[in-house]
Formats: sequence, structure tokens, C-alpha cells
Amino acid sequence: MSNPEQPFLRIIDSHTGGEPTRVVTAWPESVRGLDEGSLMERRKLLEEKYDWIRSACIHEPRGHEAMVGALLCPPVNPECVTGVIFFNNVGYLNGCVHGTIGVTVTLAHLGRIAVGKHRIETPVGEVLAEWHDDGSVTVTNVPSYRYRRGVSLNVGKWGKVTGDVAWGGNWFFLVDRSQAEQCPEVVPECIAALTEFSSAVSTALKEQSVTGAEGMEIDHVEVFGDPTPGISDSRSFVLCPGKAYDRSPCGTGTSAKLACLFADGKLQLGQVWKQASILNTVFEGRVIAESDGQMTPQISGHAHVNGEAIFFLREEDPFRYGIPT
Ligand code: PYC
Repeated sequence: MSNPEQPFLRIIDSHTGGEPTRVVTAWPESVRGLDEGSLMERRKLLEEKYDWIRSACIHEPRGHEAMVGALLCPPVNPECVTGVIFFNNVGYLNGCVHGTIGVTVTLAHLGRIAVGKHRIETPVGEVLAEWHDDGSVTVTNVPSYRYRRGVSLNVGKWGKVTGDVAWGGNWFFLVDRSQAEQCPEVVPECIAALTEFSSAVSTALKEQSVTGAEGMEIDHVEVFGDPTPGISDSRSFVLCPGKAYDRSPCGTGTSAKLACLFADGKLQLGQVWKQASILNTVFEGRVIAESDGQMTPQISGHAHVNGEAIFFLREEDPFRYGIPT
């Protein structure tokens, strides 16, 4: 058992299609205010005063660059099962679908939810998560849309790269590999080259002032390859803001992809789109509603709880809050 006098964090780990989610369920009593105010205010408090919770969970030696954290806190709306604030190796995330799937199976593991639908509060609004009796989870994501089509960038040695800008809970630049001559193949053997390519695209977006709506930074790059026969309609590689690639098919990225397909008339309401990750793990996505140029995506996937721990934060440990990056 943890000793309340000893600083600690209590965590539960899971992965969703290979992408980790580290849920923080308890912290020292000296941390105050994470149960008051709006979730956006609490996210700000975490960022300004208690960022060490993020760094202790995400950075080495306990974490690694691909780790995503999710701090559970009481919701403002009592109809929600929990509030959650997501973070990664460089800061705090708007939305995170693989993380919501991870949080849902963690709540089930804790006995806090039964099979059925549950509302979860985030700093950018509520999402609906349904835990099914086969263990899978369906997340009804925030309304998504394509903002710009066929934007061309000059990407140094990679030449001209054309893609779409879309919102799926985060901002994405979506590149169809067949339209980008120099783009590496979307296969696991090319992860290093895809990381280099996508980082160069990310830099070009900044240098060439290509943004999402209202000047918002496009902080995710998504490259789409061919279908994997019998598995998916397309395989993708997603580069996240901290330069780690998403091991899952990226739920917000799949939502952005669905928005583009829907806008092009290549996907109908209710039609299933199977999106594979670079590791060939699959999310099923569909559009369930359309209104005012935006569509509501639903994403289904599986997550597995794979560990529980108490992290000690002892003063004599120079890396108790993680190795600074
Ligand atoms: O599944 O939405 C997602 C996601 C965002 C960043 C990592 N995963």
C-alpha cells in the first residue's frame, strides 16, 4: 500500500492497438485544486503548477516518447463518469481517441463502469464511450471536418507534397502517399524514413504558414498508404507533436480521414472504414451524422490493461520527476 506521507502516483497502464495510455488515478494530498473549476482550468493548473506529474509519468526512466498520460478527476457534469486530462511528452492534448478507449477499459477494470454508454468530460468537451460486452469500445468523437483540400508544400529534398488539412479533435495534415512521389512506403520497415519525411512536412507547414482554422497549429501529420488485403481499407503512419509515431491507427486522425472521405463523397453515412496503423492494428470508423458541413465520427477499437503500479517520488531520486528533455 502507498503511505500517504510518501509522495507517490498511482497509475494503471493499458495499450490501444499498441499505443500506450498511462492513467493516473491518485496523487499526493499536497496537490490541490484538481477537483475544482472547469477541466480547462484544471489543465492549466496542471501545466503551470504540477507539470511534474506529466514528466514523472511520461519521461524516462518510467516512460518513453510514445507514452500518453490521462489524469482522472471528478467531472463538472455529474452525468459524466469521469473527467480526464490527456498529456504526452511535450505537453497537453486537445483530444485523444486511443486514450479514451484506454480510459474506458481502465474504468471497467476498476469496476467503475458496466457494459453500456458513458460520458467522459475533457477540457474541450464531452465524448461518449460505449464499452461493449466483447471488450471493445466505441467512441463518438467531436464533430470533424475538412478545412482545406489539396494544399501543396515544398518539402526540401522530399519535393512537392500535397495534402488536406482536417480537424478530428486535433489538427492533421493528411498526405496520400500515391500523390507524393518521394514519400517512403507506409510499411514498418520505413518507420525511420516516415518519421523523417513527416517531420520535414511538419516543419514546412510552419515555415509556409499553413494552419488549421483561426491560425491553429497543425501538429499531427498523417500519411496514408494502400489497403492491407483482408485487414483494412488503408494503412497509415501518424507523427504526433512530440515526434513519436502513433502505434495505434490514431482515432482523431481516423476522424480527420473520415471527414475528407465524406467530403469527397467516397464514404456514405454509416459505411464502415477500416483504418490500420503502421503496426496493422485496426480501428473501425463510420460517420453517424452530418450537420453544417461537419460530420460526427464514431471510432471502435480494443485496448488491454497491462499493468498497475505505484510510482515513488522520493527526494533522494534525482529522476523522480523524469529525465528532463
Ligand atoms: O488516438 O486520437 C488518438 C491519438 C492522438 C495522439 C495519439 N493518439
